[in-house]
Amino acid sequence: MEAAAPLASSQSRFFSSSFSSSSSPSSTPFILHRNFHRTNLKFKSRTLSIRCSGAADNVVTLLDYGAGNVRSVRNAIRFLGFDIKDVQTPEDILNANCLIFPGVGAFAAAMDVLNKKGMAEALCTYIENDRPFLGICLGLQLLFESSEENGPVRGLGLIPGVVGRFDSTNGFRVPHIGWNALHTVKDSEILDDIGNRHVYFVHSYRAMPSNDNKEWVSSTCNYGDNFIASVRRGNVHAVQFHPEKSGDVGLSILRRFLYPKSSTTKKPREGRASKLAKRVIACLDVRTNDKGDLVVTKGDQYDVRENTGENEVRNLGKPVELAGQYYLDGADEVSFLNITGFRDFPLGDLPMLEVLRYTSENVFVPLTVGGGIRDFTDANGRYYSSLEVASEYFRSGADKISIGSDAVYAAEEYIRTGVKTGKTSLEQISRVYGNQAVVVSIDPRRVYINAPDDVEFKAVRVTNPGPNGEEYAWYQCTVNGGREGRPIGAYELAKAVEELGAGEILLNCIDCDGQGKGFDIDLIKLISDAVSIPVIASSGAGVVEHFSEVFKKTNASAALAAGIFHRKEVPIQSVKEHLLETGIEVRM
Ligand code: 1PR
Repeated sequence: MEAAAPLASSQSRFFSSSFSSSSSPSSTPFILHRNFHRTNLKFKSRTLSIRCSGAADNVVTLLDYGAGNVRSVRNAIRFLGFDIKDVQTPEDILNANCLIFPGVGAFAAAMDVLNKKGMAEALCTYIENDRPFLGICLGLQLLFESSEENGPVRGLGLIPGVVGRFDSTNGFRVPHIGWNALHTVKDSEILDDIGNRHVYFVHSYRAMPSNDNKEWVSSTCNYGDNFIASVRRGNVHAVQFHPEKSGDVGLSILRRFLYPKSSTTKKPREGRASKLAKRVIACLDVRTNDKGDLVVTKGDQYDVRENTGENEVRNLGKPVELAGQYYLDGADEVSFLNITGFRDFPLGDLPMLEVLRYTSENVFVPLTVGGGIRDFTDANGRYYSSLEVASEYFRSGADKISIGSDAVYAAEEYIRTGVKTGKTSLEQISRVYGNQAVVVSIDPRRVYINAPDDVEFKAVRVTNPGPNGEEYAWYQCTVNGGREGRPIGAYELAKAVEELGAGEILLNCIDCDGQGKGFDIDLIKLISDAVSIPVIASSGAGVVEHFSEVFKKTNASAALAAGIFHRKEVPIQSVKEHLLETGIEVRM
């Protein structure tokens, strides 16, 4: 864990963040490519009255327009010793000493808010004046002229170029989710510490380097093509990846931005990042035990009760502590599954929201939460939409939400009618938060058959024949924690939810869960070949070789395990070292 830099050093930034831009080698005057309508000019006069409040100020101004999880950015800023002032008005932008803009959600919606609130103009003024700025993800994209996302939609027009969608036809999965390598093309100072290590990306759109914007580009990343990973000009920085989710590497980037004078020497760390890494994910199945405590539990084929007389819920630890430990151990992501969410109302389950809040204070890798995301009417007749439930999870610190049962019903209906209603939880949440924020968790059970035509669902020839010598199987989807089988196969479900807006699939297998005998390679190959979104292989990991097997034999983007990590049988670092030894790139 990184320690916070001394506060004293932060003060120097504010002494030095004067109006002048001459101190920086790359602070030549901005060439403006702004092309949106300047309908709101009332802030122009303020250009000359920008204030530097000086040394007393260890405050970061945060531009959060309320469209997603900005809690992680807040937590990272606080972790590094700064307080946060939220932008309420355009004047707050103009008066900022140090502005962070963690853009979330869709491009058009963000521009709409910025234009309506007069903040687009203020942002341009602030940036033109070379004030300390860090844009993150959409906060980078909005600086460009326009985006193709639901568009074309005009951006702030400060950097030449159009933001376009990744091309998934060349075999690269979209969204681009995970830890990838940077190629630094010019000194950006804030990237000086990261050396050859991975940073975390999650996006479907990207800006491309060109002759017109080369003065801005400080690093690129390769994912099918070379796209812009970061820009820098004078005191203005923006990154496509998420430093607040990039572990200690990401914190060092934020620290360099917040404390520029305190880190004058380059200290690149060792690393061998060259491409998108395979992810290793720790999963915590969480539920309330019979005493009413929220515990991490783990089932055998989804049965989480001990085989003792008491038959109590297996208790493997405390969720916040375990998640924090897995972060320190090198987990690339942490997932919480509220496994009784299907029957309890998750917003009534305040401890789960608390778990997320506390975890996100110290865990700077992506957090996913699932369980109970659906429309709900409480005992008082108050209706909550699944979007409200998801929003509460995002506000509490989740980066992605995972939908199980409700996605099965949505897919069944979609396959039956062929109509996308736009009203399912999956469609609504992905429309508002982007499909990269929506995971569908599939809980299939293997059903052996003699011939592929025996069922209407996609079947595969299995590696190990069934108990009666059956050579084929289909994978029946279940709901309510595996309790109810549904008339839909995992293959059909995966294809349907991809069309409905899922950004990723968490692929469990009830037969393999907790068995430690390896992942169901037949199933994972079937699904990861069928969709073009990332697939997380889950259920059955017992030894490190199971991880290399799943990555070598299937197109899974990530592998998730629970029991072996909870029981401390296999450390996360051992998994990663083994993967590296077998030639599979991982984040170290
Ligand atoms: O249906 O939207 O409420 O979501 C419920 C969520 O809870 C789903 O994601 C579902 O997978 C999960 N869930 C429900 N019941 C259980 C259970 O175990 N009784 N857990 C459950 C699913 C499977 C994995 C597990 C891997 C790896 N657990 O999460 O972590 O199988 O385990 P292993 O490495 O020990 O083999 P909704």
